[in-house]
Amino acid sequence: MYTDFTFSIIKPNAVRTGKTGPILAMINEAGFEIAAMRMVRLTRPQAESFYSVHKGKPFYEGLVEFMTSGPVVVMILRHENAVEQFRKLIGSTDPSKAEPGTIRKLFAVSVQMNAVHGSDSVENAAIEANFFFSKVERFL
Ligand code: IDP
Ligand code: MG
Repeated sequence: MYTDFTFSIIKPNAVRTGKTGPILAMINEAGFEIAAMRMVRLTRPQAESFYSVHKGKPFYEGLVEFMTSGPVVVMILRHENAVEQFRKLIGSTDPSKAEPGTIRKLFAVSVQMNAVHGSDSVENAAIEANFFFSKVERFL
């Protein structure tokens, strides 16, 4: 059993276009265990809070608009070295720079609509997982 975990979101563009299944398949095939998962439509305050580190950046408003535009799938994923391994699996923020075979290379349609979120540090993975899931919702 893995003790390391990361937090991920399948973003609205990917859910809307039926990519939830293919993305989950890639996540499973890469060896991640799904420890918690839920579909949710973010409110504006929730999206603003989740992305508050980007407040003031030119893409912030558009990002909040986008992330509230439809349902997303939020999940906690377990793997050895989960944060780093998952960032490798999803690829660069900008899909034109993402490595072949990564989730973003395959499913992103722009820098903003880049299909998936993955935590950028162990500390943020814990903060983000706690933002969406209570203890009893996690199969750890
Ligand atoms: P990350 O998701 O790869 O960690 P961050 O820099 O944390 O990238 O940005 C958060 C999210 O904001 C990105 O995944 C993307 O959806 C959006 N974003 C980042 N930079 C831009 C940009 O230059 N234009 C439009 N959207 C952006
Ligand atoms: Mg980030």
